[in-house]
Amino acid sequence: MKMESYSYLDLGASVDPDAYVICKYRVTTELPMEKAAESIAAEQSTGTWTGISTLSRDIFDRYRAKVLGIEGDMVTIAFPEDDFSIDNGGVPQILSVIAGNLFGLEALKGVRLEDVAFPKGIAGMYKGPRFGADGLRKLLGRPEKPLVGTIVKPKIGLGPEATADYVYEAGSGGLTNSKDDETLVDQGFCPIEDRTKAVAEALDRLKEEGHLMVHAVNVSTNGDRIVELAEKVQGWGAKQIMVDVITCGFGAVQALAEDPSIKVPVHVHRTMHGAMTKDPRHGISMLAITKLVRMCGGDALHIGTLGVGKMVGDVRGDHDNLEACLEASEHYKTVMPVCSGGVYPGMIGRLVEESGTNVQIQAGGGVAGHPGGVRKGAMGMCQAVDAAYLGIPVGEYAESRPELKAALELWGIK
Ligand code: CAP
Ligand code: MG
Repeated sequence: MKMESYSYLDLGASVDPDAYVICKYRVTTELPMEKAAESIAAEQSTGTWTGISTLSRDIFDRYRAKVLGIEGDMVTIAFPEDDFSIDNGGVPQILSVIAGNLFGLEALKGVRLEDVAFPKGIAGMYKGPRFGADGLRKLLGRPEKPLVGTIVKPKIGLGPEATADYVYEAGSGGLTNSKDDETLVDQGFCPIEDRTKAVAEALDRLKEEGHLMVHAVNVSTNGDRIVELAEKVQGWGAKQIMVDVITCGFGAVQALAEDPSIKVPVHVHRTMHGAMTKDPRHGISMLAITKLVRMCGGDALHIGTLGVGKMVGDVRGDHDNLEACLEASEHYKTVMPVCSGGVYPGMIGRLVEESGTNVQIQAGGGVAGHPGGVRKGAMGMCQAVDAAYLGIPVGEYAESRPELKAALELWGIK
């Protein structure tokens, strides 16, 4: 049988952005770029490694992906909306199209999904955050200044009472947020029920004393149990929950954000993202992950420290993430961008210069490592945030603030 030959190239063509999912890929290959781009478009839509007798012209015309542009190593590919399974499929199916087999194609040395734009028909099917950045601020009565948080450290080992004491001390020092670390869920040394109840009591005590604070309890678990665990945690008094989006999946974020029984904001951690985002030539950008988390309803998301802290990330990429959290959208509320990882008071001035003030700034070591303990560590962080917010050099601000001064003496100013 003679096979018809099909081309996936439409270089220079434009398509209706409301009828296609449009992706940008950075491609590293020894093949001519047109060939490499075509192999992605074919594999991810109507083609495979050879011509096939079952591919009719009609199927090809309707469902094939189109290579719209090649600029250097950046390839733009558009996938027709009809390639996507909206009700049953969701983000898992979207990812298997735009970020699926293509990563394993032998002929390509590297492919990185850099960006994605969704048509209204798909974007509108997702509800986005229920609280978002503004909702979190309202909950905490903090309309303008950055939220300031901590991650209870050590990341494992403290029992429920010690965790609650940490949270109480952190809140007494002025922090608005705290959270479980990503490796803590329900281990024997710190059962989630006991921890949640003890922390809820600590937060109630802070509230009685006039301070509002939330603590995100990590409910990251198997897909068939996550909503149930979140419901229980809420019943035990949690005012916020946390989920690891990469290990649990986008569907888990969406389930937590959309389930009518869950009425608390969802803090989204991104542990393991480095496996996808760290290599500039291969994987998935944090920008694409951020856009999907916003669609799925994350209220707060780790976006990096804009080149300042300990975790991987470049200033430009982290700015893109920040913008994807906060930019105006006709569909979704904004997401609170969380800057975390190796943060300490002496770097907050630089961080806020980069990030602006609509962020949540978090420190684990930068609070628990303070020589005066957690409360003073929290005070040092809050003072550094105030200095940045007011535009006062941190060294000057520390002169009359011993907690900040001690932090600067220990860790310096970046
Ligand atoms: C921060 C942290 C967070 C990282 C994750 C940690 O602690 O708890 O998990 O921020 O990285 O364990 O490293 P420290 P990212 O403040 O003690 O560094 O936010 O980039 O996803
Ligand atoms: Mg952590």
